Amino acid sequence: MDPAHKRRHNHPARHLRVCGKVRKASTMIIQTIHMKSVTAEGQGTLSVFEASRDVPFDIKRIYYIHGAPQGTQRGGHAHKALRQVLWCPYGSILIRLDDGHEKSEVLLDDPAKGLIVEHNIWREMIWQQENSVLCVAADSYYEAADYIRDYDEFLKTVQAKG
Ligand code: T46
Repeated sequence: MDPAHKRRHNHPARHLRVCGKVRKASTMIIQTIHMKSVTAEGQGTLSVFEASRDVPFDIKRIYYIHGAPQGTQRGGHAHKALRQVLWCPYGSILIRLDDGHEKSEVLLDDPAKGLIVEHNIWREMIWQQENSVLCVAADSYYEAADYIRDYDEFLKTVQAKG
């Protein structure tokens, strides 16, 4: 098995047993989930996902970003180990992903859509609409040492892994 094929074959997305949608942009695997949503006539919609069932990990931390003007750009880093699910319960946020080999984009503009972001993925988030809210559920507690904030260091890290 060639190293690139082995990397794709062993990618965590391949082991997810749930209703996730996997889009493959040549070698980069983009995994989104569609949350179960229950609409009550005239009373809005409840959307839900469950740790280890609808996302491929347990959840230890939840944070969210709010009050950002349109055009705000955040991120610009990767994580050595952290795995997360991102969703936008209000508004529209473009997520740019880069695995060191190729780049892709996912628009979070549906409160029931979640995006799994694995480790070793460079990410940027761009606010398409003022006051859009970005929610994140992470598999680990906050650890500053898990961040790679230098793009050249990121490229060296992923390229060393093949
Ligand atoms: C990510 C994207 C999607 C904490 O003290 N605890 C926390 O749990 C987090 C996430 C951040 N912070 C502090 C660290 C910085 O002083 O909050 C400040 C802002 O963090 P940062 O500049 O990393 O924020 P973003 O929006 O660029 O990135 C965040 C997450 O940090 C990151 O893990 O993947 O959202």
